Amino acid sequence: MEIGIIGGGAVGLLMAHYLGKRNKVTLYVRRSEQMELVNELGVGLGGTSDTVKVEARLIEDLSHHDLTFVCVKQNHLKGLMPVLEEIGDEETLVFLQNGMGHLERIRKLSSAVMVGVTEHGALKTADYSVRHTGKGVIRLASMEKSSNVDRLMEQLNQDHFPFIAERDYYHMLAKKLVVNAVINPLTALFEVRNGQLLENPFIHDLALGLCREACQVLKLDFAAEWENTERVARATAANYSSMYKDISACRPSEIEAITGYLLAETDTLPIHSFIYQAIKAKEFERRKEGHHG
Ligand code: KPL
Repeated sequence: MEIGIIGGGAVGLLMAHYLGKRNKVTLYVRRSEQMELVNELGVGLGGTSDTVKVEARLIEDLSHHDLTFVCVKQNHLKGLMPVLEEIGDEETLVFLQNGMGHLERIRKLSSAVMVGVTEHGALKTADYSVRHTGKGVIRLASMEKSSNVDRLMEQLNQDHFPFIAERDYYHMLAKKLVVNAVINPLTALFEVRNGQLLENPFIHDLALGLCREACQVLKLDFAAEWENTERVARATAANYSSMYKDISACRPSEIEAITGYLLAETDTLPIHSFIYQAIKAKEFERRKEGHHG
């Protein structure tokens, strides 16, 4: 299969590495330095000598593939829309973003739009290398009623990189949103790894409160979602969340797409409102420090 992967971050590199073992993969990136490095060195799995040859191109040169994964963060999706609109409405596009605010926009792009969530831990160690820090799965669901998700699963699935088909895309994204709305801001705020959320009794209490409020908005069962959040925190215990990494690196975080999405749904979420303000304040301070140092 010919697969396009848009985004040269940790998730894009991880997918390019594994899917490139069995398919013809083209990785689309923003910077020409990264393009040149990937074309020269392939995409390596950090800490191993396992490298896969992958073709890299710049995002503005996006062309047709059997399937294209969009692995950029929500913050970069808006800027990508003109390129995606040009690619045509028959392209199979799979969006792997945290949050849910993008659904209406992406649905209009093609008659074959899918969404996915990744439960892998991944750390970008260089422009051409990614460390697989937590083995998980990628769940995919179609936004259309009639779709070929099952056939696609057979083609994508591999032992060390499994895919699971989900029937209800909204439910799948809502469950992931709860996990992200609990783990990401708390780990970023208190500068801890995902596993410490369960070990520190004070952070643990905040996590419970955030989970309860998120479940109220999204109409999910609290006990089931808390169990799921604990499972993810345990499976990725040694990792730093993407929000922790973004804020530490003075990059804009996904707080708007995650907590901001919940707050836009209702104005009665006191713990999320507080955490949102605290993350905004932290981002502001980090960026000020970044500019000066
Ligand atoms: O998706 C994640 C993220 O960091 O964005 C989790 C599941 C919290 C893993 O770190």
